[in-house]
Amino acid sequence: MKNRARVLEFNTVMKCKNAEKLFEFFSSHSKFFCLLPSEFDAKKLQYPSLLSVMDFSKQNVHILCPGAKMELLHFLDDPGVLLTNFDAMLEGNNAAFLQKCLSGLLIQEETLPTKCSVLIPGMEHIQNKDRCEAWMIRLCFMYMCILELHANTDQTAVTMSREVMDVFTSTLKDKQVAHLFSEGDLFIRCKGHAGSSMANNNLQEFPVEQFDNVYMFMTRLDFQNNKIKSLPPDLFTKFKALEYLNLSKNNFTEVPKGIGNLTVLTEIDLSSNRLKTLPSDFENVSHSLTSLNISNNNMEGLPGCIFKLVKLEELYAENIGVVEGLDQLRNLMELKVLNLGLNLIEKIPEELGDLQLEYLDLSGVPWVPATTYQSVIAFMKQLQFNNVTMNIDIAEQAKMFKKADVDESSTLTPDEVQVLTNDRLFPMYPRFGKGSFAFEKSGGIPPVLFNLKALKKLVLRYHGITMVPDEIKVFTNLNEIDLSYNLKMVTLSAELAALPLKQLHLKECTALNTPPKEIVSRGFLAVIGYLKRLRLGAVQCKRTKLMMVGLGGAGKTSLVQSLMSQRYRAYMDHDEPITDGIDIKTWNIPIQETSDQLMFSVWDFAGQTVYYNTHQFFLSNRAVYLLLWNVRQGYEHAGLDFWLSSIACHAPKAPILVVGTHIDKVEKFRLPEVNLKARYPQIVGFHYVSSYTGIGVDDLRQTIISNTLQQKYMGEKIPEAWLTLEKRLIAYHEEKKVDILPFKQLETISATCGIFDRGELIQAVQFLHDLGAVQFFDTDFLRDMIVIYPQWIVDVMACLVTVHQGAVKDGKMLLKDISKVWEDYPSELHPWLLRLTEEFDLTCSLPDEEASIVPCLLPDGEPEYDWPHADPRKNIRESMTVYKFQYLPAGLFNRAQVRLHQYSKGALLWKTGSFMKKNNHIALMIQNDEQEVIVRAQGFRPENFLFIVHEMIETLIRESYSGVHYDFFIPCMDCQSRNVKDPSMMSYQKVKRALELNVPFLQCEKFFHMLSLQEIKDAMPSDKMDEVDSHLRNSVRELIDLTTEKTVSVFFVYSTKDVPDLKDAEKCVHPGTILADMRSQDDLKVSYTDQPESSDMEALTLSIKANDVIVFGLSDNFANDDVCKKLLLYTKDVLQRPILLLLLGQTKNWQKGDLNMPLGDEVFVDMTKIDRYQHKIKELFVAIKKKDESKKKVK
Ligand SMILES: Nc1nc2c(ncn2[C@@H]2O[C@H](COP(=O)(O)OP(=O)(O)OP(=O)(O)O)[C@@H](O)[C@H]2O)c(=O)[nH]1
Ligand SMILES: [Mg+2]
Repeated sequence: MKNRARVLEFNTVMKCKNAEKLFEFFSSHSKFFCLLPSEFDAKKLQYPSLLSVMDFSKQNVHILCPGAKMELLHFLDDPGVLLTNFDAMLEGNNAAFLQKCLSGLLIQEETLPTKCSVLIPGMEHIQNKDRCEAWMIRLCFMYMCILELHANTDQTAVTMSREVMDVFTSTLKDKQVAHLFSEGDLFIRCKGHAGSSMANNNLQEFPVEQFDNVYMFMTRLDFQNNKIKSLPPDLFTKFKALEYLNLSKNNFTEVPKGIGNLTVLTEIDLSSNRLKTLPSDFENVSHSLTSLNISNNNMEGLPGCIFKLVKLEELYAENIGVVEGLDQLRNLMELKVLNLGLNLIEKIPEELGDLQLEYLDLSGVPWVPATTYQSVIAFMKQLQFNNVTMNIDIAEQAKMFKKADVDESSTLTPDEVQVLTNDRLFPMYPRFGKGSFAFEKSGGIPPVLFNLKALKKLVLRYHGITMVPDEIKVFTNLNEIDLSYNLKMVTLSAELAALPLKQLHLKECTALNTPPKEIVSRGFLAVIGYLKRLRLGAVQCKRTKLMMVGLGGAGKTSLVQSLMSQRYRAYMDHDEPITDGIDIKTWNIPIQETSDQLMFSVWDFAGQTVYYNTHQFFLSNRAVYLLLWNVRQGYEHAGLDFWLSSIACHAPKAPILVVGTHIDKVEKFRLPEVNLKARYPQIVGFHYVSSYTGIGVDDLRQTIISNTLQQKYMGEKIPEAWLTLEKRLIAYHEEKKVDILPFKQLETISATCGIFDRGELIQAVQFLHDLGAVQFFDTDFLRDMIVIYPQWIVDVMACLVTVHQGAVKDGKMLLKDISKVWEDYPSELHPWLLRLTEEFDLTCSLPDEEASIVPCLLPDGEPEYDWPHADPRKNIRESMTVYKFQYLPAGLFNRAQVRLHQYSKGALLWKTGSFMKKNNHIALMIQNDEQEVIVRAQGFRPENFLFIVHEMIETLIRESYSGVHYDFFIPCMDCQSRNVKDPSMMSYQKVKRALELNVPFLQCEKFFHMLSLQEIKDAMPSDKMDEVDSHLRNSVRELIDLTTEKTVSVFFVYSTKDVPDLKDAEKCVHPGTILADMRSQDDLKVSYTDQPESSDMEALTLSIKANDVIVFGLSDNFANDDVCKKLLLYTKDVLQRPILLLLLGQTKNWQKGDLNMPLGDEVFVDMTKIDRYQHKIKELFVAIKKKDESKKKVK
């Protein structure tokens, strides 16, 4: 290696002060060259003379590969090109070119590949690479001399060459300059370097051959995400210069020995392969390796050699299986990053706390995501994603699936998966928070972790951590903490807010109550804001709403009195007055053995059905429900289903107690408890009481208390300031007798409680709203006011929908009567009140009248209206959709009526139906006694109407009736096209399932028509589908039906812009009339589009191609639209389809434009004069026939 010293002498170029200028020159060349004699025997090379390199005809220019690092500049595997071939260049600037050629030799330590003979013939026998290098250096001297000789011809080159020589002889030190060279692009690379990064390439084998002569120059290899099955055995003995090696996401099972040869290897990624272990000599790389990734390999534990890699800074060993012996990690004192997530770890040793970790992932064994699994295979696939769960044998996995599949549908629903998680996968493995990891004081987090004070990121997913303790504050550098999938986690310490956190992950921490889930759902900033507020003072909040519901006279008011009175017995000396609206009381109960109090807001709802619409708005999850029924009257008449389904819709997570009353009056009564409980799983108990004698009341009271205390939100920590605000508002109400406040005033009051931030104030009032303490609606108009006495809003509603005769007649309220409705309220509030009722869909203002509709007060009887027979010949079709509900929640239908009102002028409304008109269409929406809503539409395009209704219903359900179960049905398309009177109806749920299972066809149930799934899908309303496109597809389908007949198929393209306004109806021909008349012809089959501007071009082209004649409705509107114009010319010139032009509208200005010329030879039928219509339409029919025939002739 002595010769290396000489090489280094060359390298002084890189180390000198003047080097900058020199490199400036060099780096302007993105390619590096080198000269070598073209023919040379070993002897001449050994003692090169000046003469031997003088002759340019015998010099080869070689290109050099800069490699990944400039220090390893090396020859390509190529004999080079004779210098004389560069004549032109030589003539111009010999010296500069030579300099360029020398650059290669000047800036590297090693240049020669193993087989020098490739470069210089005659060197075959020279095996000793070191000697070759020595010769190269001598050669270089010679070339330098030549350079000096040639320098005279060029001034720049002279100075440069002088400098080069200066540099050459100086001995200044400065490394780190090679990077200057790496900036130029267009490097020419050797085969090895060109292929050193082959990620995602489907490689089956490690491509050894491409590194044949250059492996000693390779510093980085990236072969991640290929399919390499095995690694070459000499991998580590050859690539000695490797610093970075990425072999992740391949399929190999073994790593070869010899890694100790890689003296500069710092980073190796072996993740996602099939390794069971690492070779025994892997520890030999301990002098250099700083980063190791063996994640996602099913290992037989953590390989022992890892604990010897003392330089290791990053160790990724996620999802490798069972992990033991972690105490040995203490050897790795440099370790900063440690990922042992998703493994089965039984013990976290104390030694872990000695490390200086900045990143730690100790996530537990994951469970499968709670989604639908269509088959046991899909389920197993998911299970095998993790190496630990993979070790459950197949039979056991299948058993697991079967057991979880309670309804034996061979499909696991998300709910079933959830149960499986809780019952099997959670308990099966060790997790923080249970068993030997109980650590109750720290909520399950192993206390040793709190020694890791340098942590910046901590990941603890999939555990049973119950809380984040205050100790978390030791992590003063923590930027990110991931606690997702800790199903049992109830509270987060407010101390989290004091950390420099940037991210806090709480996915699926369903038990969390501090912060409340409403806050969590608003995201990181809301959570931190909340915790910050808690740090300033927090109170445990044990409050909820107790909702008393049931028919009028069921005994709600009496039971409230009974529950609240110490004797558990209502005063029965006088009859209870009928409750009007909702009565709200506060009920405080001391909790036994603690100093705490349980606080209920008791909401006593009026039982009269007229209120049912209003009651819906007040049902929420943060409540306990008592559903009362009078046992004397029997459960059948108690409206239990009504209330149960309402609660299931609006508050699907709240507990319900079903309470029979009046048991002092009868001895025998009956209730199908099992059946009810099965249908409404949220029922937590059945009770029987008498408010008169007090029997059963005590028992009920205890059940209410114990059930309430079990609610997740019980005991959550609430910022003290929020409750202070509540108290101030109550005091304000009592003092000033004010029920409703402008938001501005609220801000003033909240400031006195220390809440200054508007965002936090909104959070606070939303929380108080959930508690039932205030009513706040965060919508544009309504958020200006806040109701601080909830009773008030109930009264407002009650005024409108009161049992007593009011100002609303037949469901209609005139605007001038609004002051009658709310006579007790200040008139300036009236608009706000009206808006409030609109927000709840309780009213709807009429567009053309100074009045509003109150649907729940609409007349019961059906008015008269005209519903003609559909006549497809006159282009009047009928279609329908049927919605079947398991239980149709009260108010949904009426709210739908209100929302649809805007689509209809002069609609007829009654309690169970609406008759609507729009754009020459009529529609009917009816609610029947079988929990169904039937929508029929008739006209030109009835589907459009149906889609509008559908979207509205879906939106309404999504917004306000999320717990409702329903399906909808559309008629079989074949039944419809055959005009079957009572068509077979197709269920959406069925279609959805067919889609999931990739079934190509479905059969209609009545006539067994075969329908392709695609066409059914097209006919089904769906928010994702472009309405227009689906219609086009329908048109195409219609056409395909027709191809067998000998009729002429016509595609009519016109723009809806040419549909005349009402005022012009007498002056202009309606394209719809033309369409209808064409369709009335037996020998024409007409499909159409009226929105060519916005249709999908592909579908349009399809239709145009599929038809015999294309009729364009040409008008000024049409010609002014670029898309339409292009479509017309495209049809004529490119598709070369027979076209006919129908002139629409009243003017023909387009003839002055650029369309007139290209259309000069086409047939026009002028429809611009309405009085000539009868004549012209016949002309059109003849023209179509002619066109069709001439087309056939051409064929
Ligand atoms: N004997 C007997 N009478 C009862 C019982 N509970 C209620 N009552 C009587 O039944 C009548 C109706 O009771 P309320 O408590 O007013 O019924 P409600 O459910 O509040 O009725 P609305 O407010 O109209 O919805 C009253 O006359 C009560 O005194 C009971 O358990 N036993
Ligand atoms: Mg009452």
